[in-house]
Amino acid sequence: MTNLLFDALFAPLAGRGGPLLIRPGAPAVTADAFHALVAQVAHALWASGVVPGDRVAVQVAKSPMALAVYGGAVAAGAVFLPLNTAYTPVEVDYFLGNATPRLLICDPAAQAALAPVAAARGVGLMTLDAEGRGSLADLAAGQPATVDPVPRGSDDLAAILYTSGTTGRSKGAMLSHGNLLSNARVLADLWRFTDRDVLLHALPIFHTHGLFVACNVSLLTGGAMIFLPGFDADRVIEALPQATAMMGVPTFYTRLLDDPRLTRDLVAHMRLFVSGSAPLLAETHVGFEARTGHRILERYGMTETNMNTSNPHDGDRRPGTVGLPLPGVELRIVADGAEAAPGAVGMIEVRGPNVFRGYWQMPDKTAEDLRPDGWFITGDLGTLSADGYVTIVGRAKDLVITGGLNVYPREVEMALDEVPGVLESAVIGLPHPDLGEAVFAVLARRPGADLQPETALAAIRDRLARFKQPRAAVVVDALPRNTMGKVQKAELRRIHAGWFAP
Ligand code: MCA
Ligand code: AMP
Repeated sequence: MTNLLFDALFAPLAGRGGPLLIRPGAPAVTADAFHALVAQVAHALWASGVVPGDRVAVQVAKSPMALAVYGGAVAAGAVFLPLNTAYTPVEVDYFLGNATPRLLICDPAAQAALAPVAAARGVGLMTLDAEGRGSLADLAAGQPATVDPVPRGSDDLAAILYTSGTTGRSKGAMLSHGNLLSNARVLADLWRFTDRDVLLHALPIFHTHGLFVACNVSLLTGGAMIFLPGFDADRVIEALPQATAMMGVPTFYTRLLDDPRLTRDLVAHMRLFVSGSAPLLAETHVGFEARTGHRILERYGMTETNMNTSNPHDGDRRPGTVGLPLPGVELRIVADGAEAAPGAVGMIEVRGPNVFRGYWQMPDKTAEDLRPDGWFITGDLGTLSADGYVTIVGRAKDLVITGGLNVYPREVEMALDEVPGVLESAVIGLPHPDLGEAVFAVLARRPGADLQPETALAAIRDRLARFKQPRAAVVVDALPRNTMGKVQKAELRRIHAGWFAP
C-alpha cells in the first residue's frame, strides 16, 4: 500500500537537484536535501514515540525545517496539527487537552512557558527555532535520510487544523489524505501550475492557505518556492521579479498597492496572483489591474473544506465574486430549506472530496454543520448567478476576518466579560484600511465601576493571541438590545463604522 500524500508531494523530491525553497540571504534548500530532511524528521518522530495516528502539534516559526515537519508527520503516519505562533500558552493548553497529541514541537523561546502546560497534559515537548535548530533538529540530524512511509489511504487523517467556533470553543477540522490531495490536484490543474513555477510564499504555514493551497500545489507540481518568513513589503518587492506566481490575503494586495514600487515592470515576469481568505474589495482588484495589468484571481475556501470555488484562469475573473465551484465540488445556495433561485441570497453549502471528516471528538458540532448526505453548511451567505458565479454577500456566523485571520467575537467577549468592571461586552469587526476588518469592543460598565478601555484590553493581553485582541474599545452604560433582548451588533457596527477610517 502507498502513502497517498507522501507519494504525491514528497517522494518525487528524491534525487532532484534544483532549488526547492529559495530564501533571500540564505542558501536555497534543494529538493533532494528537503526530501532527506522529511525522512529524518519522520525517523525522529518515531524515535520520540510517535506511532501512526498520533497527533503531532507544532507551534514554530516558518522555516524549511518547519515545512519538513509536515512532510515528516505525513511519512510517519501521524496527524499534523499546526498552531498559529500567536497563540498564548492558555490557548495552546486548550488544543493539547482537546487533541491529546503525543508531541508538541515549539520554539525554544516558548519552552519555559509551555513545558508545564505540556507536562500537565502528558504531552512530550521538543523544540525548533526559526533557523531550524532545536532538540527536534538535533535528533533528526542523526537519522537515516530515506524513509519507508507508513501506508495511508484516502480516508486516513493527515492533519487537524483548529478553527474557532461561534460558541468560543475551537474545533479541530479533521482533514484526510484524500481531502488534501484531491484539492491540490484540482487547483494545480485549474491554475496551470507546472515545474517551471516559482511561487512567492509569504503566508504563514500554520493555516490552510499557506500550507495546503500554496505548499501542496507547489510540491505537487514540482516547482520551487521563494520562502519568506512573512509578509514584508520590501522583501516581497525584491522577490517579485524572480517569481511567477503569488498567493496572498487581501492585505498583501492593499499593502502592495500602497507602495509606489509596485509597477507593471516589477511584475512583468509574473503569470498569476491569487487572493483569498477574506473578501477582496472590487476596488483593490480594479486598482491592481490598472497598476500592473494583472487581474487578481480570487478564490474561496475554508479550513473544513479546503478550496470550494475559484475564478477561472483563462476565462472571466469577475471582481467581487469568488468564481465558479471547483471541478468535483458541488455547491448550492439554500434559503428557507430549499435551493434558492439564481441571484437570491442563501446559505452556501458544499459537497465533494474536499469536505473534511468532521470535528475531532465533537460529533454534535459535526452534526450541526455536516449533513448526513455530505453537504457542509459553510455559514457564509451568498448568491449564485445564472452562469454559475458565486458571490459572498455576508456571514450567518458571527465572525470577524482581520488580515485573513478569523476571530470569533464570542471567544473575545468571554475573556472581556471576566475583566473587573465589565458587565458585558460586544465584539464586532469594523472596516479597516489595512486589515479589511479590525476587531473592536464595546464594553458595558458595571454600575459605579471606573472602567477604562485601555485597562480592559490590557487585562486580556496574556490570554488571547494578539490578532484576536480588540484594536480599540469604548465604554458605554448599556449595550443596545432589540425587543428580544439580543445585542444589536449591526447597530454597533453602524455607530462605530468610521473608527478606523484613514
Ligand atoms: C498580525 N497582527 C494582526 C494580524 N497579524 N492583527 C490583526 N490581524 C492580523 N491578521 C498583529 C501583530 O501581532 C502586531 O501586534 C500588529 O498586529 C502589527 O502587525 P503587523 O506587523 O502589521 O502584521 P504583519 O506581521 O505584517 O501581519 C499582517 C498580515 C498577517 C501580513 C496580514 O497577519 C498575515 O500574513 N495574514 C495571513 C493570515 C492567513 O494566512 N490566513 C489564511 C487562513 P503588536 O502591534 O501588538 O505587535 S486560511 C483561510 O482563511 C481559508 C481556508 C482560506 O480561504 O484561505
Ligand atoms: P477559515 O475559518 O480560516 O477557514 O476561514 C474561512 C472563511 O473565510 C470562510 O467561511 C469565508 O467566510 C472566508 N473567506 C475565505 N475566502 C474568502 C473570499 N475569497 N472572500 C470572502 N470570504 C472568504
